[in-house]
Amino acid sequence: MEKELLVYVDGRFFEKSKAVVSVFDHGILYGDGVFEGIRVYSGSVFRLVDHIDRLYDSAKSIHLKIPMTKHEMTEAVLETVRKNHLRDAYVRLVVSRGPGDLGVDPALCKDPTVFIIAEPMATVLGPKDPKVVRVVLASTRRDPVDAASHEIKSLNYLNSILAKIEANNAGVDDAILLDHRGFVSEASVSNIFIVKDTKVATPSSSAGILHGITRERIIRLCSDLGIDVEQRDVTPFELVTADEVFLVGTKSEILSVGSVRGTKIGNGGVGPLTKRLYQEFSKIVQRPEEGTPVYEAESVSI
Ligand code: PXG
Repeated sequence: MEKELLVYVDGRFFEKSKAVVSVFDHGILYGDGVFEGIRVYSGSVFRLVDHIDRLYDSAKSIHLKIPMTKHEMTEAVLETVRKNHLRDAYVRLVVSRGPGDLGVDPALCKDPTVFIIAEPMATVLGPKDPKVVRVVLASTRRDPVDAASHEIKSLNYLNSILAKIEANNAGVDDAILLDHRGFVSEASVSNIFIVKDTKVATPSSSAGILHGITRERIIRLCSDLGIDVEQRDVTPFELVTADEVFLVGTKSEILSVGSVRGTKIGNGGVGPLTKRLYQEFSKIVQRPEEGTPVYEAESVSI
């Protein structure tokens, strides 16, 4: 029989089928908690420091005190990957408010729950072209920054899920959410970039986006290539008339957008800049200095 994955729950490892949390946990009752989705490439956890920092910022913003230091959390992530002998993987790190009573009051939840799942995930990034996806503009608007802002990577993803349902119903891959003003915000679980006349732009914080770690790295990559990325308001008009549009995120990596609500972007394939960034990013994720090594340096036999 295949060995089950081992899941970290509050400091102990359980087989997947036995890894459970309480039905009184406010993570499940109210979506009260925070999380991270992280990739492991060739035995190195990509930008782990950034993910841990963002987790603690998300927790701080909802007054959730994580019962571990950042160092302990980092070790727990590495140990979870190690225990499962993974080299290319997806890690889901979750801290929920913990068990309480049936009321909404988080003050009654004394022990946050921490769990970490690591499962195998092959790398798609490589010499081939990125995948081309079709998207619609969701009628569901992104939660504004003065509401349950997506700057908080919280367990409440209904806003994205409603948009994804619209995409499913339209028979396309994903949906782009606009902010409450009507400017482009982001896709359900990825950030968005547009290219027009070789100029690159991406929506800024005011559009209620998650501050994506991939987004950040792509902006830096562009800068290293001498390409300036404008972080500003982007209109739906600019989106549909762009030469290239692409989505970026930990799980999606880089996806080329071929059409927006049926309107072809460029020639409907992969544009030259998207292709170039994809190829460069494929190399970046494999660089040891971009991540935290999971295993001790492997001995080399001479
Ligand atoms: N925006 C949102 C709303 C996200 O949830 C990103 C952007 C990209 O951020 P990173 O830091 O990953 O570059 C995310 C990513 C999935 C999945 O299945 C992804 C996310 C959350 C839940 C599921 O791909 N977060």
